[in-house]
Amino acid sequence: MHRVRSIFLSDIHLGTRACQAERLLDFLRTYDAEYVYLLGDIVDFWSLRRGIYWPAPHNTFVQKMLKRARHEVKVVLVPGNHDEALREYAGSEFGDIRVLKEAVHAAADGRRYLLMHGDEFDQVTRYHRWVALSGDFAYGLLLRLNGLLSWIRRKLHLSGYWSLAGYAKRRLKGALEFIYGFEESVAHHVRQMGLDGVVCGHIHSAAIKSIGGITYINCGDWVDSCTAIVEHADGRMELVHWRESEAPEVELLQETAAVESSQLARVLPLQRR
Ligand SMILES: [Mn+2]
Repeated sequence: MHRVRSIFLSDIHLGTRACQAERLLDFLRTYDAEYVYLLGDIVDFWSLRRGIYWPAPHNTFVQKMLKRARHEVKVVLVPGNHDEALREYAGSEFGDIRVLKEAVHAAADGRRYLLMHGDEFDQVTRYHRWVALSGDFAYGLLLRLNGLLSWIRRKLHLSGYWSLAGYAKRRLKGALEFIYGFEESVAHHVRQMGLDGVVCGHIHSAAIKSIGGITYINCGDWVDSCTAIVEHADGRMELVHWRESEAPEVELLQETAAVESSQLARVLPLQRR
């Protein structure tokens, strides 16, 4: 168990098939913190409106958060656009989870970060809600296609994870300009507030970078990239890619298997995801 000062998560999208709740639970079994910030799009009400999808791991995540909040962990939920219904509850508490429209986190090194989801800086969702909704549908479709693709890759024994949604996002120049525009306007806002940095989500593009003296941090998501931000005891911020953390496990398995190669044949197909 890694004990860190804070954990920042966003864009989990519980209630969708694309949500990687099992991986997230695995991450939470490894990381424990004093503060847990849930920065929006945690539950996807847009998707739940189209049909209820709520498997056990999604429930386990909610239970886990409530339990941690009961046991001295400060859990704060900042709603996003997919869970905007919760914005009405800003200022109140669910169990021991505090709901806030936005917040400021003072890191261990004294730096002050604005905490928000960030959709208000997305020119598309702000002014063209129908575009955002159809874009959301296309993104969901892309993620589902991605699941099919990784299944085919597994069948063909191609190693590693290849993300179609990630590939599409990287390739589309428009998407890159969109991300750049978002990051710039968020940084501009934070500079005007006189804060040192920001931790947000929404665009599903994890980052820790300096933009004109402002520390811009984005948590990424748990539908595709499986990323989180952690703050260490000294205030240092780190971006954790949860897929990468699986690598040592596989190496260890292959070492063991080198001794008993007959076991390798039985175990290896199960380990491929
Ligand atoms: Mn969002």
